[in-house]
Amino acid sequence: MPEFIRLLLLVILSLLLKSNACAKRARDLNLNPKRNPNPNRPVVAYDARSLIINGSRVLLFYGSIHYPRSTPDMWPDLITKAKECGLNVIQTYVFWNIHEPVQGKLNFEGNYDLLKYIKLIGDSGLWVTLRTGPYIEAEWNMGGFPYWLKEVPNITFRSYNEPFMFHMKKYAETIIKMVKAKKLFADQGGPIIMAQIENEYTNVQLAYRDLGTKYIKWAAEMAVGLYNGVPWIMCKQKNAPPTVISTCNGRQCGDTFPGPNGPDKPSLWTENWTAQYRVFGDSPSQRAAEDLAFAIARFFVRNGTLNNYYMFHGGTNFGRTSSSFVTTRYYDEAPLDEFGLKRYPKFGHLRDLHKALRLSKKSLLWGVQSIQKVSLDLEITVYEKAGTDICAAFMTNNNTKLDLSINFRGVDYFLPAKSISILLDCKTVVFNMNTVVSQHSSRNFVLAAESKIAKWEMFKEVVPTEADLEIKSKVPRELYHLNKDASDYAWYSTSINIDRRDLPMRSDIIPILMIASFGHALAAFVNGEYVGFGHGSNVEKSHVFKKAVV
Ligand SMILES: *[C@@H]1O[C@H](CO)[C@@H](O)[C@H](O)[C@H]1NC(C)=O
Ligand SMILES: *[C@@H]1O[C@H](CO)[C@@H](O)[C@H](O)[C@H]1NC(C)=O
Ligand SMILES: *[C@@H]1O[C@H](CO)[C@@H](O)[C@H](O)[C@H]1NC(C)=O
Ligand SMILES: *[C@@H]1O[C@H](CO)[C@@H](O)[C@H](O)[C@H]1NC(C)=O
Ligand SMILES: CC(=O)N[C@H]1CO[C@H](CO)[C@@H](O)[C@@H]1O
Repeated sequence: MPEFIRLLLLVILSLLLKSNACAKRARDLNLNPKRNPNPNRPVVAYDARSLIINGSRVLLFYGSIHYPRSTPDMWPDLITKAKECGLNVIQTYVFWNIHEPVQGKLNFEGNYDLLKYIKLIGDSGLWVTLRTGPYIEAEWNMGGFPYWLKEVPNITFRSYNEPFMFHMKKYAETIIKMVKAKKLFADQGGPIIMAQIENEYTNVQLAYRDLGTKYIKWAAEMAVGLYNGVPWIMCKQKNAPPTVISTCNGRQCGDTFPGPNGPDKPSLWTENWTAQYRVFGDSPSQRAAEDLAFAIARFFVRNGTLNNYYMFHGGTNFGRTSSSFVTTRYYDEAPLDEFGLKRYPKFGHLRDLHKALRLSKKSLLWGVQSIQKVSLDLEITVYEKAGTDICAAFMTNNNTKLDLSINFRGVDYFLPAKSISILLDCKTVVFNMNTVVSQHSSRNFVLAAESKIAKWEMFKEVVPTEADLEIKSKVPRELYHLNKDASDYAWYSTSINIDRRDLPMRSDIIPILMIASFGHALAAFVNGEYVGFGHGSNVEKSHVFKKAVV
């Protein structure tokens, strides 16, 4: 394509995006007072095409931001930036173990102020999806289960098990009641449009056999029984009960999602990883803005109407809240980095994508889909409403290497490799996934000359000797029970007495201390003197320590 046409397209794109953005956003957020809800109509409903809020179909752009991974001071800024990127919903888990660290003692203060967080989001004109868990995974300590739950007699987590179901229900009830009392559900006038029970249960369901099937059915019924004013979803849940909507989690839901659990339910993508969380020792994980944009557009091309960025802002795993080996910096590569700074071009490119999709909203939500496979790599999907000028086309070039051109309704269009172009009115290209118009940014760290706020404390851990240890046991003890989740560490200590006669007789051969350890780390001493340290990794915990003893 000649350069000037390319430039022209970019100019048109920017103009279209700018002029329409504000009006469209107000409409998308459904702030139009003329559409007063009919008292007999549910505020949040859905059909096979999309969610329907206050009687209007909606395209939903979600971002996950977890309140305990930032501070209340940061929340307003994070929410404002999410809105600026064109999101209309914030999704968060509810973290049981921070709210009830000790059975019956609830904590909703500071970073844990769930209700304040939901209210702030609502006040900014955004909606909320509440993922109640109680098991949340989320690279969070014990997936959100508090330690005391483990001590409940005869409990089996996430199964059709009376003690577990009793506590799960009690907790879910507590959360739902609190939220309800503050009128935060959409049908009460609040911002919560959807709730989730359980989390990616399909991953483990087989292991529970029949009890798993019974449990998931019970969980759905229990949730809907607690509150039925908004829809409940289950993510990554094959055979989800009909009372809830099953949704997709993954990277390529446009191609991997087999569809929701019923013809009356919309296609929703509740986790689309913006990068990957990291564990200590991992190399940086990146996901290009172009690739992310491609996958999202692909989902909308294939009937999707809701996408969630997991994470939009990852934030920080404070204290001991992260699961084992996960770094304190969580999804730093997300559109907002750990500190809440915009990460360009990801932030800008996705903002442009959301605008382009919004411009095609009428076609996407009211048009009829037709797919034309042009060649192995080229595909055109049109959403059109007969008898009107409502029309949007999505042209896909699935070839990762070749730029191709495509003829659509008599006009030739240039399609860069692995990209989707969005044609507004089926004529004007308003967006191409591979053409990043947004600015770029880079982040530098500069050592502060002097910090006024940082008060560092240093600890030197004393490695106890066997004699100091209170608990004696011939076999290693299970750590979680032993520490009651108050620490991640325990020292196991053992000693071996070696007689001089057990050592090599020749003075030119140095004895070697060799320890095959199943544990994560070890410190070795000879005659009371420290000789060395060895450790495994998150993947392979066992390791062999070898050291010549001189
Ligand atoms: C736990 O299970 C055992 C064996 O089924 C039973 O004897 C015991 O009463 C149960 N304990 C509680 C507290 O339910
Ligand atoms: C539905 O419309 C009413 C009246 O305009 C509004 O107060 C309410 O916030 C809307 N609900 C949602 C979930 O947007
Ligand atoms: C999209 O939905 C329509 C109407 O239900 C259906 O005919 C079509 O097969 C769906 N397309 C895809 C790609 O799933
Ligand atoms: C695009 O290619 C990938 C793998 O190369 C394949 O999995 C996917 O189904 C293709 N999509 C289309 C729309 O052809
Ligand atoms: C469901 C799905 O697409 N899962 C993928 C998520 O991303 C990881 C890491 O890239 C893949 O290994 C999974 O297959």
